[in-house]
Amino acid sequence: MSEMSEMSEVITLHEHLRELDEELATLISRICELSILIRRELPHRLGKAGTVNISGEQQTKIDVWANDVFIDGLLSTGLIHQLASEESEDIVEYEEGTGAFNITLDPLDGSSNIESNNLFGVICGIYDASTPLPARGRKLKAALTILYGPLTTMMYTAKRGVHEFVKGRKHNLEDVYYLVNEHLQIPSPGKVYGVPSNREMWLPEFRHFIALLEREHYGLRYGGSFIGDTNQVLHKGGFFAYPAYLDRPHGKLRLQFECNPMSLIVEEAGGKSSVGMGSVLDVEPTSLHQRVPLYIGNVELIDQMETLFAKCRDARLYY
Ligand code: P6P
Repeated sequence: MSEMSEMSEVITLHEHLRELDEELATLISRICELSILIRRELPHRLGKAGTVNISGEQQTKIDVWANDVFIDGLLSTGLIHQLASEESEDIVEYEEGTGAFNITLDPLDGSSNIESNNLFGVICGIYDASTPLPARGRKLKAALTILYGPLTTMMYTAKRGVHEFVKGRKHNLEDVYYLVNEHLQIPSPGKVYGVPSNREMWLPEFRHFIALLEREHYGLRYGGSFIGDTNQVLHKGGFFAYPAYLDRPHGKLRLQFECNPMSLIVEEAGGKSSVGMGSVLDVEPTSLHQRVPLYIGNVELIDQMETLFAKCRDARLYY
């Protein structure tokens, strides 16, 4: 990440968004304003909510509160027609919504990391209102993430490259996002790989591919947060997967709320996404909360993995 130079030379998010049409710029700005409010409230809303979301996951107090903040804060812009959240079972259809956009939201991806002060953040996908949810990722107009880490950073793409910002101060007053990486490109060759546990339940062809990466001395980086682990790959190059398992062939990550927006960002940064064979963005959705296996990283690594997977399938080595 490039150093943020003196105030006079820096470009704020507001200035950078001038490249976009006004309504999209307004929506992205609003999401960023809400993300700053949520960051400030985090220490005051720790602990479990005692509820479970539609995916059967324990919710934290901040999960529930952040979800409400985003829903109220975004519907009040008048820009939203449909809003779907990982934390809500059904689509919120805004009746008066002549809004121009449909939005998918993971209000706090990796929120189980909060108690150990590890990385987590917000993932948003933005579609034209004419694209009903659930939607194919290829139809995304824009995608953005807010990463809560040592720094609070924001990344967005409107399908003209990926741009990264860091939250700083302006004249010791307000919080502002400043540009630190324009047209971010995933480094190649890469250096890191991130994969979850339970190796004995991985598909054999995936175990074989990871063994190849380890022989190539890729460094293991796994933080239990899709947004944080993908951010590492975007900055260092390499590979991340939440793969298919023998007992969970669809993996864990949700297509609409996690995989589509993050895959668009990775592909716009010169990387590649896959569900094992073909881009995540080409998956025809079957339900709002469906899960898909997720593989992202440098193009050459995803190509190598898909070739290996195809050979194993053709050789029927394991079936
Ligand atoms: P595991 C967070 O809960 C999440 O949905 C993703 O952000 C992350 O990649 C994954 O789950 C971590 O799962 O099984 O390693 O705890």
